[in-house]
Parts: sequence; structure tokens; C-alpha cells
Amino acid sequence: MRDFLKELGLSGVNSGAYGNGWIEHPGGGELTSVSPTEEEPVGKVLQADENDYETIVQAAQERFESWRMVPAPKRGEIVRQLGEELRKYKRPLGQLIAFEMGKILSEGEGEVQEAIDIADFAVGLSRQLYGLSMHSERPKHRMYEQWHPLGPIGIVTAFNFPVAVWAWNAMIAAVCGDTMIWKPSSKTPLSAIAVQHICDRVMKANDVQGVFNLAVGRGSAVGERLINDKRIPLISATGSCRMGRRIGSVVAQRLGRTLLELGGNNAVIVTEDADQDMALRAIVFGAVGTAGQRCTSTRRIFLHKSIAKEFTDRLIKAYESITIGDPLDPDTLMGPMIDEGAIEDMMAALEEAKAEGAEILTGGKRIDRKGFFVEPTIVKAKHGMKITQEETFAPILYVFEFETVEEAIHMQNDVDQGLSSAMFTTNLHAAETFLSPAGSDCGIANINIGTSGAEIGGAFGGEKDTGGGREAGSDAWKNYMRRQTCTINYSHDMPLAQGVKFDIE
Ligand code: UN1
Repeated sequence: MRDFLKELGLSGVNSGAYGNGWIEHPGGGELTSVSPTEEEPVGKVLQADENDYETIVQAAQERFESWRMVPAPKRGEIVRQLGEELRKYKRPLGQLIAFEMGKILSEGEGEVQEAIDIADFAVGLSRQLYGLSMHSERPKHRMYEQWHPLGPIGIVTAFNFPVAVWAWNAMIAAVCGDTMIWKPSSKTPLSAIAVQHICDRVMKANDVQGVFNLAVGRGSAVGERLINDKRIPLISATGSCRMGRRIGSVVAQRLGRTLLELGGNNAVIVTEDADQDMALRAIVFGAVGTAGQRCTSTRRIFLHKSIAKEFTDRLIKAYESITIGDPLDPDTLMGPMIDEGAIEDMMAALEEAKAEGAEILTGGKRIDRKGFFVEPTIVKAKHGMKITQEETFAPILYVFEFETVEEAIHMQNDVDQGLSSAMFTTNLHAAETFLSPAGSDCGIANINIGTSGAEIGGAFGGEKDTGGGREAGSDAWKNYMRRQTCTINYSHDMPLAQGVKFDIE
């Protein structure tokens, strides 16, 4: 067993169910986590069944009754300790993420840093859960709004960010006074269990277990129950558009709230006057980083006609120099994809691209070695090709050409998804057009920065089929609370609003 697994408190067989404490023998069957590099088991997990699910929800409900009455800055103090504990385990947790998910170590550690950053943000936020006060139209009346905790919430996360995306939700929800049930991806359960061990220690020391709970389990035993459960007022989910449509409609039926962070089809526009060195580095990181498995990964680039040939040639050269291999090796820039299915999806997309007349400029093949390795791929495409409208979770980059900035923006927006976008330019007109109401239609729009690697301080999420949710910084905390408008009459009269008269004897 690798040292980092032991350091994180993991063993050969681990409970994947936690409701105010670990459930020792959850009944939902065994799940084996497989390293995409070694194609060997990392460890086993006992999944939650329906009864375990019920225990977990009840624990979260019960803890909510007291947690909501803990002053927010005191909740913040506990989240501060959690941030400290994450700092201590940054290295082994980064290693586990790299080992279980396949992203390179630097990105694995970066992901833990993202969790630490949002913990720090949440600590400050715990003293800033501001409501507005407004002037009443009636004499000696005071009106204000306040924000109260929402309840036990559900957090559904994907394999590609097995720790950070949970943290965006969990740290903010915790200072807001919510308790939570986390359903992580079944492809990365050990990363979730390792984080749960960290939470368990901190919460135990503060005698508030049951704030953070965990349910690794099948969709039928846990996922479907969670989204149908009226006791859970908010479901925050990250995943595919298909999954989001299902969650959105089920939760809407019961008039619950959702926060959806779904697929992206992110593009970079490079104008003729752009700093090409900068653009090149950002595009390679955006398209090849995490083996193209970020929701923010760069999937399309639009190059001005006058620079397209030269820039594409440089890009191909850069792609061919990428070191692919063991994500734990510090020289590696690209690790494996998550599993066999991901490779099949990538190859099917490339076949479709070819059938539509696209040309593969470099890459396109599976690498002949153990593990789920592929070559990062560049495809010359034309606007309107159907495959380029889809999010394939793989390192495929489609290259397009344009003549005017308006045309590039139109093509960029002409897809169903609306998460992240970027323009590389030194031209003020182009930059401001891109950022104007007639510009990018995405939730994230950057100038001279790539599409991936957002900081936690901003609100993160996107429009259209990306689902409309906003997580992490800015005022995303409002998703995790309920707003209450309060009017207080300190006069001795009973005036009605809008001057309505309703006098009784
Ligand atoms: C995701 O891929 O679901 O902006 C999240 C980024 C990261 C988060 C990605 N900070 O690329």
C-alpha cells in the first residue's frame, strides 16, 4: 500500500458512508477504485444502501437543528481549522488525487490548494453574510432582509475535481449554517473518503459531527433518493448536461432548488495582434491539462486567418513535445484519462469528426501501454460540424479560422453550452467587444488568460446548457441560504401599505 494512502487514514477496505460518524458496515456492496495509470485497484469501498442513506439524512437533519443556531463566525472558526488540516495534508491528498483520478501531481496539489483557498474565503465570509435594509413607506417601521441557513443540502460531484468542487460547496454551505450529504463520483471514492477523514477529525474535536456527511453509492440507492428527497432543499450538482437535465427536472417537480454546473464547450479566440507566446501556453494548458477532462478545458480555438497557419504549426510542435505518463512523475504534463469508456468516447468523436470532413493534424490515437493513455489531438474543423458542438471529455482541440472579431464571437457562441471563454488580443476594440453585451455569452469571459484555471474568488458557472448555477466566491453563498424579509412596526398605529384603508370599530 502506498504511503500517502496510509497517511490519509485509508485501508484496503473503507466505509463509504458517514452520518454523524462512520457507518462501519454499509450494505450497498463493494466498489473497487481503479488507478487509471496502473489499471490496478487503489482500494475498496463499501457503499451506502437505502438504509444507510436514511441514517445519513437523519444525521444531517438532526445536526442542522443545532448547527443553524451556532453564530456564523463560530462556524467560520471551525472551517478555519478545516483549512489548516487541509494544509497539513496537501501533499498526500494531492498524490491520492493524482493516483486515483490521473491528473498530474501539480494539478492534484493545486486542487487541494483550491479547497484551502475556499476555506479561507469562507472564514471571512462568515462575518459578511449581509442582508440589505430598506426604508419603509410607513412611519416608524423598519424593513430589512436577513439570510438564514437552508437545511441539509445535497452535493453531487464529478470525478475530475474530486475534492475542490466539493469544497466550493461544502465550505460555503458550512459557514452559511447548512449541513450536507456528499455523493461523490464512484470513479474517485477514495479521494472523498480521505477528505471525510479530515472533516471527521476537525468536527469531532469541536463536537459537531454530522455537518459534513458522505454517501458513496449507486445512483439507484443514493443519487435518485437524494434528488427526490423533499428533506433536501438544495441539490448542487456538477456533471454532464444529460445528468443535469435529469436532476433539474426531478428537483423542479418537488419545487426544490438546484445549483447546476454542467458541460462546457470552451473556446479561445486569438486575434491577429495577440501575443502568440501567451496564447500558445494558455491554449496548451487549457486543452491538454487534466487530459482535457475539466469542464473548463479548451475545446475550440478560433484563429485569425492571417496567423492561423503559423500558430497551428507552433501548436502542433508544442503538442508533440508533451510528456505523457505517470501523473506522479514530476516531469509528466499529461496523465491518463479516467477509464476505458472515456477513451471510447474520444475515439468515437474523432471518427465522427473525420466523417464530417475534419482533418486530424496531430495525435488521435490510444497509446500502446498499460493505463488509459491517449495522444492529445488537434483537429482542423469548420463551423457547423456537429461533433464540435458537443462536449467530448477528452484532449481534443478543434481549430477554426475567422476574418472578423464579430464572426469569431458568433461562432464561439453558436453552441449549446456557455461556461468559459477567452480572447487573446492587444486590441482594445476587440477585447471590449468580446466583453460587451453582444460579446461572449458565457459565465466566464477572460482576456489574455485561458479558459481553465479560474480562481475561487469569482462566481463560477455558466449559461445555457451549462445550467446557470454559480458556485465558489462572489455572492454565490446566497444559494445556500434562505432570504427573509422582515418589517417591524415600532409605532402605536396600524397603517397599511399602499394607503389601503380598512378601519374597523
Ligand atoms: C471543473 O472542471 O468542474 O477553473 C472545475 C478551473 C478549476 C475548476 C474546474 N478551477 O479549471
